[in-house]
Amino acid sequence: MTISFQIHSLEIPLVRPFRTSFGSQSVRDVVLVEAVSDSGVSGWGECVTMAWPGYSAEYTSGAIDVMQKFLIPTLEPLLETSPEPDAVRSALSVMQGHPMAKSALSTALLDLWLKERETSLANYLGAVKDKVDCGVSVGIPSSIDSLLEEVGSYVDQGYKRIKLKIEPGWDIDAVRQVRNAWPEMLLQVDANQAYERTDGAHLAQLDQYDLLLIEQPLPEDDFLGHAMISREVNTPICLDESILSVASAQGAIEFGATTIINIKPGRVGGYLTAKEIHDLCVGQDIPVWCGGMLETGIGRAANLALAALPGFVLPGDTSASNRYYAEDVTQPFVLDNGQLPVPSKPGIGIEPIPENLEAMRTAVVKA
Ligand code: OSB
Ligand code: MG
Repeated sequence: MTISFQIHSLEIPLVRPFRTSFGSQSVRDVVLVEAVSDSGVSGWGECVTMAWPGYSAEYTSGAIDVMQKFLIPTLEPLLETSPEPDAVRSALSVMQGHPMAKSALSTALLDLWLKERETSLANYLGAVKDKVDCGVSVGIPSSIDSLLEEVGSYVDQGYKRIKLKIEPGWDIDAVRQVRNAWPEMLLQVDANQAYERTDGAHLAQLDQYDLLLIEQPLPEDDFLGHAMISREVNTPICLDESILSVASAQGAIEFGATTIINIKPGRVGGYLTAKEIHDLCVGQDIPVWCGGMLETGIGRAANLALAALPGFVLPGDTSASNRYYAEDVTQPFVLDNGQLPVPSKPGIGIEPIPENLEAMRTAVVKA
């Protein structure tokens, strides 16, 4: 075998705790997958799982386990030379679920494959921009005062869109206060599945605040519930957790469960499927935007390439490195006029800084 993997586990403190309806994190447990060729070139992919299964069923130690026990052995016959991206995806498809673990492995291999071809991920995917507009996701804070302070600092930094995390008890009033303070700001909310089918009338109170969208009010598997909420609420419903594949995107659109889609490569198993969902949405006039999972520079670089595709017409959760980390594992991405640059070097276009990787690393295993 000419390609082998190293799985790096890192712990990086967040600049402030990030609380959502599914829990709070103040440190991110990052897994970086490195695909090493025997000519000494490395490809990198980030596994976007969180430490516990709060956002979706995957979680970090489970992702490492499934990579080591099942996914890497499944790929082994392909690793004599750098495998074609499509071959990687179809090999992995014999194992059910675990899209984040699959995405990390396939992105590491894709980065390597693209480096060999001296092509950037942005080019390969069909990017049409060299900078993308950035939004920022604001966690649930301890008070309205700290919410206004945090949003104010992001507005001052130039972010083009604010997303507020909401849950029952932290929704209508928080949105009202932010809207009053910034009447023109592009504003949206994300519930991370915290509501119920019967909450349509309650959520319709948000209609008066001119939001771009309400993200994922109901559980992941509830297409019918989202279609019901869509009929009661004028603000567009946007699905995140529910969109796991091209088929689920198609179904959700057809069913009236969503009119805007958040695309996260980790959630759908990688960048090939992310692009296919994008293409489907372009064909159906469904706006898309690039979600985030508090990525380091490794995941962020690849997300910026995706966000440069033509259907990404809304600012994404592609914030600057300093929104998350005092120090990133890569060179930081720095906001410029509310935008980040799309990496143009071969592959994902960035690598860990060796000293940072070592300082942040808690474990590394060869697999
Ligand atoms: O639902 O979009 C989400 C972070 C972790 C898990 C889920 C979500 C988020 C965010 C932050 O909203 C996005 C980011 O800034 O990376
Ligand atoms: Mg979301």
